[in-house]
Amino acid sequence: MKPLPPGQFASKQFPRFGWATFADRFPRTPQHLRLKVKGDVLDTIVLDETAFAGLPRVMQVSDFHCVTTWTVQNLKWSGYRFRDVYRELLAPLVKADTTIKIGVFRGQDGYRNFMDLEDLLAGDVLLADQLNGEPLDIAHGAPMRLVAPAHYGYKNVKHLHQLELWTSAARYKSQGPKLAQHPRARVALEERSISLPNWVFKLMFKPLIRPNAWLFARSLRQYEQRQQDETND
Ligand SMILES: Nc1nc2c(c(=O)[nH]1)N[C@H]1C(S)=C(S)[C@@H](COP(=O)(O)O)O[C@H]1N2
Ligand SMILES: [Mo]
Repeated sequence: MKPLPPGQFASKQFPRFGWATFADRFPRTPQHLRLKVKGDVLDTIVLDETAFAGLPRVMQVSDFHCVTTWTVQNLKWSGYRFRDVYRELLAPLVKADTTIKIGVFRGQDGYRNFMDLEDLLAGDVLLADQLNGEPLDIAHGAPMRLVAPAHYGYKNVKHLHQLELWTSAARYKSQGPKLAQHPRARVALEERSISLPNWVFKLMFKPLIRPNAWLFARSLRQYEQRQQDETND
């Protein structure tokens, strides 16, 4: 088993998690895989099952690290390498003599984050649609999510519906608590936050793990109950 990165502890559970404001937000069409890719220097394209089916499906076992210090080990993801998606399907659409610097990922729940293209092209970055042999569920990102194991959980956007390719990161406005944002968020380097020292960050966020996981779990139960009620009506 891989050693844990600095400041992380092993969690047996894989909680549904995120910033509390997203606990009650859910994807509109979790069964429907449709990723729109656009940007100032490329033609818009919509990637659906058929587009992805032309690429090699890969399986990857990796650990998942939330910035609040929990890590789940040995998650078995399946999906497509971002690198393959980019090289095969997207790079040919980018105008000549322009350079893509970042990818901005948007989830169906309104969540967003970005990553440097260079980091996205690493071999272990996936657009995953399966976890442990099953299609992704609502908790973990249906219909498709970003999996970037070398970067903190907050970069691993769930419920993907749009990807924007930008030529500069300068205009990107971060979302949510500015405290918990780092442009690269590399786990090995403990890039948790740009504004807080790591020890302060950990002191502040560790006590919130359990109540936050509980909040996310309760919201999911309520959502499932509403879905159930609708089908019964
Ligand atoms: N769409 C979306 N993606 C998201 C989040 C979210 O709230 N919405 N939370 C992020 C955070 S902070 C973490 S730690 C992981 C949690 O992934 P999980 O819910 O599968 O454990 O998702 C990340 N991606
Ligand atoms: Mo997180």
